[in-house]
Amino acid sequence: MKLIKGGTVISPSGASKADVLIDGETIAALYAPGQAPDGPEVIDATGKYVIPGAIDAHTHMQLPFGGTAASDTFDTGTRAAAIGGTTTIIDFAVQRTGEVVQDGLAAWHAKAAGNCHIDYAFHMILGGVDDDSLKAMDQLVTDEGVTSFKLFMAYPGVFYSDDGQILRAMQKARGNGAMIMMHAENGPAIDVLVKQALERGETDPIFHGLTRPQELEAEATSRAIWLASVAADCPLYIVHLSASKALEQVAAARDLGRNVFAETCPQYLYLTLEDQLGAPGFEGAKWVCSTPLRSKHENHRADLWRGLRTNDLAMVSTDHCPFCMKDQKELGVGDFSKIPNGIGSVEHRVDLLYQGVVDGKLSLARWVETIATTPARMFGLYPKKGIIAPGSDADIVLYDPNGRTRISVETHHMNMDYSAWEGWEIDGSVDTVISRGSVVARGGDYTGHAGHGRFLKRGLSEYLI
Ligand code: DUC
Ligand code: ZN
Ligand code: ZN
Repeated sequence: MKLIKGGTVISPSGASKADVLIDGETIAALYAPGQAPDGPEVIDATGKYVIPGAIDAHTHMQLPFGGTAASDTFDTGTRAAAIGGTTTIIDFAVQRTGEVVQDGLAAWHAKAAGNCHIDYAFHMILGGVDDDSLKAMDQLVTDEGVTSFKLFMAYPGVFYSDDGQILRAMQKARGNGAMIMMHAENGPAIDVLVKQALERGETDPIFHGLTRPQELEAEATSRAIWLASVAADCPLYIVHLSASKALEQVAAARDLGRNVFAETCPQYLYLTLEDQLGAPGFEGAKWVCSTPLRSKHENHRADLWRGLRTNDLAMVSTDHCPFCMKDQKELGVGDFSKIPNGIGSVEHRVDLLYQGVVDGKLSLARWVETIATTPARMFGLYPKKGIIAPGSDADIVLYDPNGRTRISVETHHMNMDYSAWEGWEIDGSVDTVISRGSVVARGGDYTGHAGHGRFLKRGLSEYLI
């Protein structure tokens, strides 16, 4: 038994002083200060926030992409996540075009099994929607605990699904209760703009952003929402929403009471087309991701923070998809379209969003909700995960509001040779991380181990009607 004593427990309904008793891998009870029985090992939380272990619902460990593969393995990536206060990830298994869905899922299990430091679950990317993969959706929901499927309106020739395929997958999801997750960018139109830019000799990283204008994110978002409407209001979740005009589409659908949800990512809340993607020379490649960073001369970042407060944006994930500059991002020297798309942030999301609390952009309760509780409820992990309550897994983070975090490639634990957040300072720090009752990180020291993390079969989203 362990007792987390003297801290302030934060939940989506607010903050309260309470002591948390852990029995083995689960939370046994919460006590008013001073009411807990004597005896258990005490973890002193005086002056700390006690929050549910965070859940990153969008990661890509070891994803083969852009002629290379994401540089974090399940081992390195989940270790970094744990150190940063994330105790569950939901990664994307991949069905490549022509592949049997269950084979793609088995390949992901093989990569992850025995290698994860924290618990993990999978979504499934469908690279080819046909009769067989539609049938497989039912089997994954019923038997495999995989209850969400990502489709791409971008990347023709790679992951792209056309509108007919999307509609069929949505109809299937409406029937079996699964969530359709959408990469909402108009890929064929982007490909035209990319070709035209390259023909003009516009090859620098910033043209990655300039050839993916927000209109093509908004149009795809709107189209996905209408297609979901045709599929009898199939549950739809827009991933990595980056732009004001796309947010307007989601907000309008939500105002109508539709089953439409969206996430954003830390990079869209803080970083910009001009300051990062437009960095001199090839530097901007560090921030090539899709959807792209948006212009600081427009209102995107303020709109996204507002969307988080109003729940038009339900939560924050990282879209962790790291590539090193050497040998990976460098594939696109002289041609931005060959830069592998992705940013790595799995270690930093808890801190980066806490800075939003310090800056007065989010309440403490909403911080916890957007990084832990809503991801659990959205993707069928609640109340096992995402809340500090009796019976829930003892995934708990002690967060020090008086600490300070400086982000750097010199100190991070992700397998990347640069940091997208180099030099960023956060007014707070992760103090102690507990995963299913085991202390895995404390005061900067890592004490966990690969193989501790277990696969989680998920239920259906709690937000559906
Ligand atoms: N976007 C990225 O930036 N990387 C991986 C896939 C994606 O959609
Ligand atoms: Zn995507
Ligand atoms: Zn992604």
